[in-house]
Amino acid sequence: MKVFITRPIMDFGMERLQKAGLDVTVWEENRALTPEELVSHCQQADGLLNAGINQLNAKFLEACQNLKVISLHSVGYDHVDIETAKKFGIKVGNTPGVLTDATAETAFLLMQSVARNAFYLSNQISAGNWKASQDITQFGIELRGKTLGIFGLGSIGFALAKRAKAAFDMEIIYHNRSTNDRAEKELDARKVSFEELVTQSDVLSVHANLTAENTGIFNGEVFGQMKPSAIFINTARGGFHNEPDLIQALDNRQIWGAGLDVTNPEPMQPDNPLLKMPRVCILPHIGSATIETRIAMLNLAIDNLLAGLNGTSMKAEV
Ligand code: 8YV
Repeated sequence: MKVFITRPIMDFGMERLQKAGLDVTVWEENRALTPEELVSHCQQADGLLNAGINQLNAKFLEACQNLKVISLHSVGYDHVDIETAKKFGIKVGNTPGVLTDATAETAFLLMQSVARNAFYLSNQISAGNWKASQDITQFGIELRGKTLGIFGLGSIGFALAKRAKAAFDMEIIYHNRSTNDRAEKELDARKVSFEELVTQSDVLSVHANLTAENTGIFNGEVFGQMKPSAIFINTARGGFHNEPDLIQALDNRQIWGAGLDVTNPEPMQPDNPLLKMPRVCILPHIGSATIETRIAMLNLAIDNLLAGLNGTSMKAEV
C-alpha cells in the first residue's frame, strides 16, 4: 500500500513504515505543499500522514476519495473537514494526550515570560540597552495568588492549571461547555460564564478546539472588557484571536501583555509589530516540539495510520 507524508519524519518512523511493507513517499521540499500538489500526491495513496496544517477540506477530500486513512501528526483537526471525510469513509486519527504536558509547559513558559517582560528586555541587551530594565515601565508583575482563566479546560488546560496552582497558588476559573469535575475537585476550579472569564482573569489562556463558532472570539470588544493588567495567552490556534485587534489593545493599554505560540496567520511576518513590543512573547508554534513528545506523537500517528490501512480500530480516532 502507498503512503504519502507531508514532511520528513524521524528515522525510526520511516523504519516502522518500511518494516510494515509500505511504499512511502515523503515531501522533502522546504516549503508547504500547494493544494494541487497535495491532491496529486494523495490521489496515488492509500494513506496520508499529515504534519502541519495543510487544509484537508471538502475539495481535497472530494479529489482524494481513494484514501483509506488520514493520520494527523497533531491533536488539532480544525484544518480537516471531518464530516466529509466520514462521508467518504476516510478514517481520521490524531495525537491527543501525548503532547499535553509539552503544550501546557509552553503556555506556562509564556505566561511567566510575559509577566516578567522577558523577551523584550532580553532583546534590549542585544540592542545595547542593558539599563532598559531599570525603567519602571518595564518592570514585571507577579503571578502569585492571581486568577488564571482557562478557555477550554481539557487535558492541556488542566495541565497548565495544575502547574499554576502548584507554583503560584493561582485561583483557577474556566469557561467550558461541560463541567470539569476533576479540576473542580483537585484544583478548586470554578466554572464561569464567558463574560466572567474575560473580566475576572489576570491571565487568560486559550486551550479549546478551534471551530467556526469560536473563530476570532478574542477580538477588540473582548480585549476591551479584560483587565488593563491582564495577560492573554494563546497556545491553541491563531484563529482564536484577531491579531490587529490584539496589537491595538496592547498599544492602547487595554490589556497588559500577550504570549502567543500560535499566530494569525502562520507563519508570522518578521516585521509584525508584536515582535518588538514590550510585555509580548511570541514563539513559532513549538507547543509540542520536544524530543520526547514528537517521538510519542509520531509513534501514535503511525499506530493510527497502520490501523486505518489494516481496517482495525485506531488508538485515537477523531
Ligand atoms: C503540531 C499542534 O505540532 O498538535 C497540534 O494540534 O498544533 C502541534 O502539536 C502542529 O500541528 C504541527 O504538526
